[in-house]
Amino acid sequence: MERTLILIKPDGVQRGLIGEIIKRLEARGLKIIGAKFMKVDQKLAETHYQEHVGKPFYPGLLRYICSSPVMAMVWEGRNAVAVVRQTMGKTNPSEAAPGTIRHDFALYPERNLTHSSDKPERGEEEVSLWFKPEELVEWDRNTDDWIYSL
Ligand code: 3AN
Repeated sequence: MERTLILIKPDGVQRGLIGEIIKRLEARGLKIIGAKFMKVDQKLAETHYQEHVGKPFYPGLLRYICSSPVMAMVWEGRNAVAVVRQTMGKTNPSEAAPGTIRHDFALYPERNLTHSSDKPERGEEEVSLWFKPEELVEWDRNTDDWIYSL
């Protein structure tokens, strides 16, 4: 099954949206296999956001992600990377489709509530960067047949 890293970023935590975001992912049929509530240190932030070094929003992005705790999670499902990004909506909330999390709860790209991996290979890399193997829980879910027609 494909895996993706999802972060509920500091604005999502501060605004009390952890439950709402998890509720939408669960309701869609995705399966959680890891979670930790944590503060992000500078080194982890720099490694995670390497691809954005030099962009005008980069310094603010590092300050933002380290400013307050995040809820870091690993979710699993068929095509998980793409379907999670669809549920999150476009990076700029003002362009996100109605019904997406970023449309429904955000307005501004520098406060867009969540991160999720953008490609399946990146999902694997990000899961290993944020979680140790023993922090992930493999479990059987009795409803899988009703979600995937196994
Ligand atoms: P996404 O989070 O949708 O995968 P990325 O990876 O391109 O988007 O960007 C990472 C983060 O950098 C975004 N979540 C957002 O906080 C910030 N960001 C991206 N593009 C912009 C932008 N044009 N202006 C301000 N912040 C941005």
